[in-house]
Amino acid sequence: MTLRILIGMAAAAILSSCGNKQQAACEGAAAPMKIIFETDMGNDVDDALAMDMLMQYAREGKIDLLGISSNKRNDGSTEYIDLLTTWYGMPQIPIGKVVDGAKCDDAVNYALAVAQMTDADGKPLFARSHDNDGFVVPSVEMYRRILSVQPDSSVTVISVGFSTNLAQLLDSKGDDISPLTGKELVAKKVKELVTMAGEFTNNGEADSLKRMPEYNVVRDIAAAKKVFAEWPTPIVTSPFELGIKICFPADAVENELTRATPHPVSEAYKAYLPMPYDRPTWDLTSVLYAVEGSEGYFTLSDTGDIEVDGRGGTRFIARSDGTRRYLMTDSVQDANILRRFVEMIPGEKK
Ligand SMILES: [Ca+2]
Repeated sequence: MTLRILIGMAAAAILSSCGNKQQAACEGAAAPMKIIFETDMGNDVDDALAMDMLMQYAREGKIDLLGISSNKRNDGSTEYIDLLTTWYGMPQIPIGKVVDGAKCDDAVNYALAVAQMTDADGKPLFARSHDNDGFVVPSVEMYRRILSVQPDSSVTVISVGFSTNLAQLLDSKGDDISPLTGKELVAKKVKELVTMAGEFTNNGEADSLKRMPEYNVVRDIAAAKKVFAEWPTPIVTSPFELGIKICFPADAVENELTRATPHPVSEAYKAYLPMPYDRPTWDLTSVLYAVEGSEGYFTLSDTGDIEVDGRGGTRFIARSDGTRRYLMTDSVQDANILRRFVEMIPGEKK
């Protein structure tokens, strides 16, 4: 193979890896996107799969993962985040944890199960970098410290759990970290919020009982209501009806790689439900859109407002100068998305 062909292949690979959001970066200085990940790690296993994608984007230099925040107060959540960042060699990423978070009744807590796994000698199966339960700071403090030092309009927040921390951030007052209120900090530093939240299948129905409350909204309705009403940047959400159409296949986590060496994402998947099972890809779709953009994967709704009612139902109201949108897909896009997920997950440790 000639050098010219090799160079051509490399250039093609770089171009093909650029979604529309990444195009400008690829053509210019290729600056990585700045991301903060907000997760209820430990509830559904899609959070672990979504974080696995972020670890790989970070390793490839596509993103700068500024921090990871857990809005699940139960044990195991920040421990699992700690062991996964450690597994991928990125223990320096700050980890925040919710204060006064919503209660979750765990039937299964895969995060805690994986954090407590041991090897044949009784030692922890997966190394960790932090003592105690793995977190460094309360989430609101983590957000304020990160945002206060970032360039204006530079940070994308991906939120795939409850809105508790984001609502608390909006309510935070100026302090010794920054004189700005939380809402002012977000308005100045955040470019976009991408969430997995809401359900719009029966959006046209006036009766709110026909709009199914989605889990991330219903666990902290007041917080979701505040964020969709008051968050001062554009929001794009991947709704319930999208991720449930695209199911991650069980056999993707039980491959030659994971059989040879325990992988924390595969172990989480196997601990969550009896194998084999396929699982909807709710949180993964938010990560994919946030980092790679919509081209080939998603169709965006019109702009508008998103209202949250008293029981957690969500409704989209189109408005030409609105700043909220939601994602939709057709069957071709669904196939493209699934192909990308299976290609990426679980990531190989290097
Ligand atoms: Ca989640």
